[in-house]
Amino acid sequence: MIKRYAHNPILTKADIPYAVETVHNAAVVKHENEYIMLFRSHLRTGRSIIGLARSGDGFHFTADPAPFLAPGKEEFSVEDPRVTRVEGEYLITYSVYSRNGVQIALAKTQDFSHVESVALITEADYRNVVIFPEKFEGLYARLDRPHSEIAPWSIWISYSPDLRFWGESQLIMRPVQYHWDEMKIGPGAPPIKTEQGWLSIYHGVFQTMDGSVYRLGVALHDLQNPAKIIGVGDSWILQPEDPWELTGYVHNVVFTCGAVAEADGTLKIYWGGADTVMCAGEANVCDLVALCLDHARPAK
Ligand code: BMA
Repeated sequence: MIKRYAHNPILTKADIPYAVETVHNAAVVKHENEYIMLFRSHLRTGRSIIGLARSGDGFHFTADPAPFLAPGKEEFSVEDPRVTRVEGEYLITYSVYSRNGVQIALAKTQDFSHVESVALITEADYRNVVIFPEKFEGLYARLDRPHSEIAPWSIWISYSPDLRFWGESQLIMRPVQYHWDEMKIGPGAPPIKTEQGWLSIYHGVFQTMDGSVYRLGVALHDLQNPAKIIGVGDSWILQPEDPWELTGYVHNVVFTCGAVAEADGTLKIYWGGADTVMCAGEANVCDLVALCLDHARPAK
């Protein structure tokens, strides 16, 4: 389903002008004819910062001289950014680790140079918040992945009038037993609008005797009511296969935080390989939608 770019990995620690050990799990958006990538990097303290890189073609990226976001006072780490453009501004969500656990922070920017911090928008034990590019009946909508013993690692939806206060939360998709995503699922790239519905690329985790394997799959949400899932593709669309996906900081991982839909119907998909490097590939949006419609597994 996904054709890997011939010259992967597209960004590694050797390309970053400050000391980092990894470059992975990046959001990518197109802003004024430039592809902007916000990537996660481990420092040698073991904690993460978020860096920024720019590209004219979506494959060759050059990193800015300094990190884009670093942990605040009392925070340990900032991780796994996602970016969505809604009504002319870019909304950035990212995980913040502190002594209280992992929460999601939201920041806004219009130009990727001035950033306004909005709020922490979850309590502890949440990850993977992606915001829809459009509002629904005047409300922002997001997918996220809280964790509880009762509903382990499932995808939820919530709504907000102002980006600070979120509610009407409901579970909409669960891992499926004895399936490639049976242990955990979580939203990946912010949803992409298609004629048939909102296409969401998510990650699924399978536990093996050799640890967890992270793969990517797709789900299609109703255009008017994103809480309604029309179909979830039964098979994965990407699994670790290249050497830099099979081994690295964490082995057997492909993990996405972003994809860019192009005018010709192709989708550029970006993923971290083994929590170490950034990779890219292309898919046909129609093929991914067809997988959700024609070869579906139950959503819950
Ligand atoms: C998840 C997150 C991701 C990471 C993945 C694989 O729980 O920590 O940032 O890519 O594990 O290690």
